[in-house]
Formats: sequence, structure tokens, C-alpha cells
Amino acid sequence: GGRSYRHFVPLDYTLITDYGKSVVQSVSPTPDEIAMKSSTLRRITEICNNLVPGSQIIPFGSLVSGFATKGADMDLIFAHDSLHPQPFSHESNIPVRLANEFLKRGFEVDLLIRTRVPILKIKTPSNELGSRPGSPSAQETLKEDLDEEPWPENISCDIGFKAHLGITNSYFFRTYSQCDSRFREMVLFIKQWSKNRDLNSPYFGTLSSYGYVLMVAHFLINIVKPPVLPNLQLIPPEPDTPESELRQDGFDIWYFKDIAKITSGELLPGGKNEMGLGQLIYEFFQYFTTNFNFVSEVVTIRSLGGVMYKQHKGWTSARERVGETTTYQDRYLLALEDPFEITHNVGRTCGGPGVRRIRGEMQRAAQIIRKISTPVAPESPALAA
Ligand code: 3AT
Ligand code: MG
Repeated sequence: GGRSYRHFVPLDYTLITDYGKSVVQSVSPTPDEIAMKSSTLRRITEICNNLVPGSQIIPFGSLVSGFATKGADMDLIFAHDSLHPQPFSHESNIPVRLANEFLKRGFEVDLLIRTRVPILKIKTPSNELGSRPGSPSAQETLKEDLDEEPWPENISCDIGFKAHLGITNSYFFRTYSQCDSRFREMVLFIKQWSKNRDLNSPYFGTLSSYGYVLMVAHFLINIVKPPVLPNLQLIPPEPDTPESELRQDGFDIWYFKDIAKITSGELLPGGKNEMGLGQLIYEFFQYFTTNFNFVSEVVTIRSLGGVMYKQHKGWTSARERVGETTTYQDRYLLALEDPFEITHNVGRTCGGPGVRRIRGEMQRAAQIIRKISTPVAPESPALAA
């Protein structure tokens, strides 16, 4: 009958590809938003430079990787190679002074100081006047008359005060996303799917956006045949490569960066993967629901073939790790190895119920795609008539 026949008919991914592209289009920031963010970045850098001459603002996160969705925040690091060994001592309390700079411009400002390194959260002023006509809004009252251009509204930034591997991994994923546009499309689609299905809340037992980026990268580099992306960490560095490109904080941070060579295809000897976005989305869900073993395996980017077991890493039972200020609960129910900080399980935010829901939702997604992608069988009445 038609049932078993249909099982072997290749799926037609036209609909899911179109749907995927429309999702990507609708979540992508507009050129206008991108322009407003670069001008905001420029002006923030200026403010920092006036406060501490020679200081730098280093962007990272989705702003750099290209994985930003509409309204995404800007992740920034304030850095300066200071002659003073203690740039954040009480005398020169830069985070507090910087917070004041933004306060007097009418920004919403929140300085988190209970963290190991302070984090300054700021949001550009919203220009609408207060709800009561005639009375100035809170923002207007706070704002000093600085005679500046108005700021673009409601752009949120997190400013950190210590360089870290987040900068390196943002540029790493930027390089990968420049290799093939399907990487960014997959990431934006999976990110949106995870938000729609309530699977993107690290504080409530599921995964961060960064975790989903690792899953997509693992799939495109190490799993799909032929691969969409070459493994850039396995191409050895030239002997004269500077140390700063090889190691950071004790971790191996080398990866191949010659985009022209990567996009020429010569690094993918198995031939070019020609699958459309829809097929990649379907095979991603299929892989994680039927091939990947959540109990014993680790999602990895750097390892050859992508096969890695929790046993090998000693990531087997939950344990407590005593940090500088708190005790962490390390869990390995969903094991996602960071590409550089290989001792860090990015999936440690996932609890049992979270992992079960992620798997269930992946199954549901694969089923829906199978249903809408199964061609109508030739012997069906509609065609036979
Ligand atoms: P959004 O567009 O803001 O949702 P993002 O990629 O900017 O996505 P975050 O703002 O949460 O993500 O994080 C900023 C960057 O910090 C992204 C990544 O380079 C780094 N990062 C985030 N979470 C982790 C993690 N668990 N381990 C290592 N690096 C991380
Ligand atoms: Mg961000």
C-alpha cells in the first residue's frame, strides 16, 4: 500500500526551506537597526575614551558573530592596558564613574557589583515624554543638558570589565558564519524555535542561545555528510603563529582564519554539501532525536568526527565545584563542550525535565516536517483521477 511506499519516497523540503527562510528574514535586524547600533557603539566608545584616555570598547556576542536577532542587546568589554596594576581600585573606580556618565545622559543604568567582575547594564533613553502631559519623564529629569544628539531609543548594552574567552568564541563563530550562509540561517532558525517552544531559559533549566549555537555547529561540522563546514580547529597553525593566537587563559584557542581558503572548498575533500536550509533543519532534528545519545555522548566542535563520550571527559555524575564566591552545581545531563574552554559544560544549566522537553520538542519538530514534506504518492486518488 501507499504507506510503506511513501516511507521510501524522498522528502520534498521546499515548504520547510521557504518557512525557514521567512523565519530568518523576520528575526533578522533591519539595516536601520544595525546602523543605529554602530553609531551607539561609536558614541559609547567616545564616552569611555573621554573618561579613560586610551581605553577601548571591545564588542563580542551576537553583535560580532552575526547571530543577533531584532532588538538583541550589545555585549561589550571595557578594556585599557593601564599603567596602573589596579584599575578598579577604590580611588579610580571606573565602573562607577562610567555608570555616572550614562546616568547624566538619561540612560537606565544598573551596576552589578556582586559578580566577580562588575557588569554595567545600560539602556539608551527612551525619548517619549512621561505619561502625564506637561510633566517631564523620569529620564528627562535625570538628563543633564549636554547638548548632544538624541540617542537611538531602547538599545541595551552589557559592559564587562575583563577580557575573556567570550570575545574569542564570538570571532570564532563569526569566521564560521562567513564560511557558509547556512550556518547563520540555521542558528537564527533554531534560536527562534527554542524561544517559541520555551526551551531557551538557562535560569529555568534549559539551554542558552550559545548552547544552541554549539549544537548547530557540531551538526554542520562533524555530523552531516558531506559536512557544510570544515573543522577549523584541526588545521595546524603555521610554525610562526604568535602565542596570542594559540593560547589564552591556559586554553588552546587556535583555529584557521583564512576565509578565502576556507570558502574555496579545498578544505572539504568530501565535496560540497548542497542541501537546502529545510533539509538541514530536518536532519538536525533527526540526528538529535535518533542518533545522538544524550546519556553517554558529548556535543563537541573541536574533536575529529565529533564523537566524544562523557566517560572520556569524566563528565559522569553531578558534583559540586567551589568557586570564588559561590558553589556551583555541575550537571552533565546534557553535555556540550565549549570549543575553547573544554572543561566547561555549556549544557550544565539543563536539568532532567529540561532535557526531556528539549528532546520531546525536537521529536515533535521532526514529525511536523516529515508530515509537510512527504510528497503526495502517485497512486493517491487525487492524482489517479
Ligand atoms: P543574544 O542575541 O544576546 O540572545 P548572544 O550570542 O549575544 O545572544 P549572550 O548575550 O547570552 O548571547 O552572550 C554573549 C556572548 O558570551 C556569547 C558568547 O560568545 C559568550 N557566552 C555566552 N554564554 C556562554 C557560555 N555559557 N560559555 C562561554 N561563552 C558564553
Ligand atoms: Mg547578547
